[in-house]
Amino acid sequence: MARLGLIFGDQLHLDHAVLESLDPERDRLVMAELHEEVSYVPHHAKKIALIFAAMRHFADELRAAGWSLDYHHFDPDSPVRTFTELVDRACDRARIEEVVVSWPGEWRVLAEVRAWEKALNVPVTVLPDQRFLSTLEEFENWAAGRKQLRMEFFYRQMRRRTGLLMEQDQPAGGSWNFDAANRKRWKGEPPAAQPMRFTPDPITEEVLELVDGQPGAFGVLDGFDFPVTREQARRGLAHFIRTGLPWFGDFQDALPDDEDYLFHSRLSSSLNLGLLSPLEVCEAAEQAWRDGKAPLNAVEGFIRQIIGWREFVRGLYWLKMPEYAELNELDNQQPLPSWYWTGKTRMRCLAQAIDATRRNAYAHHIQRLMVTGNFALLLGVVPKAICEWYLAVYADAYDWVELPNTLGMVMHADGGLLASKPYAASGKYIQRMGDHCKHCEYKVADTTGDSACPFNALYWDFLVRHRDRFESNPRMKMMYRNVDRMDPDRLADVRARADLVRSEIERL
Ligand code: FAD
Ligand code: DLZ
Repeated sequence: MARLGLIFGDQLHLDHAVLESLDPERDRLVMAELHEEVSYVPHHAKKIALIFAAMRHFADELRAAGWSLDYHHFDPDSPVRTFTELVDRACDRARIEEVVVSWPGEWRVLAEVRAWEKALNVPVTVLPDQRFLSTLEEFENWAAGRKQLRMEFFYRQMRRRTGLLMEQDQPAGGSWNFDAANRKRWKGEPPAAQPMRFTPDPITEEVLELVDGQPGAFGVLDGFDFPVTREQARRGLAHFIRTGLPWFGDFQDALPDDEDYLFHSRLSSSLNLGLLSPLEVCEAAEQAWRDGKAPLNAVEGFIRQIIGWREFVRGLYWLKMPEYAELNELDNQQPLPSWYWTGKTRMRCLAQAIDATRRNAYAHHIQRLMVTGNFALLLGVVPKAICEWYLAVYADAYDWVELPNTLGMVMHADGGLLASKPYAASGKYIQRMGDHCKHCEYKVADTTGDSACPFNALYWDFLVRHRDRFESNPRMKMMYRNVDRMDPDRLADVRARADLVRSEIERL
């Protein structure tokens, strides 16, 4: 009897726990492009193409390494539409003594896996997911007994554990965090770095043709250039270390009107597919600093995103699911404006961020946090609606990373578990960090009147609506002092403008 290993489409690496535990001579593998996975949200066409192309290339690597692999190509009419149907059929066809998977990236999929023993009458083993540096048990132990879970403290533990940017037991440069040096506005110099682009090979071309014919996907498929193999992803990493990393820190919060990537790495899709390991990415960045090729503020900031934020949100997700997905602590009731799916709004910053998203299945962190995210927070969008949007539209989006970032960091719907205060900001922030406002029909200096920047009235209204919750937060005291300085009649006008913005939201 053989064992069956199922390789999920976002776990494409040869040091996979399933491969380490099975015997290529005796056991079998299965991978599948599945209707259910393609359609549980209206994924961006480039995201589907990326996952299928990377899966197909990885399948070839597995076969070359001697594995017996059953690979299902996407067929909209196939009777096998889910992981459960796939495993059921594989167990029917061959005598399978055990099914082995690695911990999936979504609670939804784990719940499906957990049901197999009973439903399919086969033993199931779930092995750890080796795409992360910390285990779920380590995170649970770190979180146990803490009143607040703060990334910064988890990050310090990860620095000590990995030895990254450490001099003996002290942080390199004498500080754990150099963000104070990292909030510069970008004025065109040095020129923006571009991520490395990869021309589709025949395998990817075939996938592009397939995805092009499928109805319902979001976004533009033309110009697909993501890395789809480990070898390409490693070249993309080396390119970023050389061209983007030196300025990553200085300009990581910048919001230029006409640059899609600036000095961001575009490595998230490769990391989240397992094409790159977090450790190799961080070691490459640290080496650049040790070789004098990138400054410490850039390298520390970059490494913090990966061993800090990336590991932290994943730990939090598994610690708090499934209840986490249901939270709506600010009691938001607004639907998501339909123009999030089209980009057709006169607010320039939103139009540009959504347009980049439609073209590239990518927007950089500040666009996600302070433009599309901030607006949804201020407007009071229902968390489930905005979470579905983020899960669908980005090539790097899986529930374990999208949900804490959207529901927690952006929407504060977890009541502050992930972030000590909401990232609420008026149009002034967007003006300070870039040049969208210069090209906008709305006036960022105005708060009331038909041409006033809608972020402004919504911002004040947000503070007033949630006063009870936030006014005693030490990090928001200054904001409430500013509310209190406002003349009551003026505040009433501002709130009336916020009401109007909400009622005319589809026409903005
Ligand atoms: P860089 O700016 O070059 O950063 C380097 C790496 O750090 C990224 O590749 C990523 O692996 C990691 N990283 C940075 N910030 C975070 C973070 N907050 N959480 C986790 N990892 C981080 N990231 C995803 O990978 N998938 C998502 O679905 C996702 N959804 C998000 C939704 C919202 C509302 C917000 C505010 C952020 C989200 N992020 C998500 C985090 C972050 O925006 C992206 O990782 C980043 O923009 C990817 O681009 P990059 O590779 O150029 O990143
Ligand atoms: C996101 C996604 C998509 C679009 N398609 C597939 C697929 O066809 N086959 C597959 O195995 N995985 C896919 N995924 C990723 C899954 O939705 C899910 O997030 C992971 O498999 C869980 O680890």
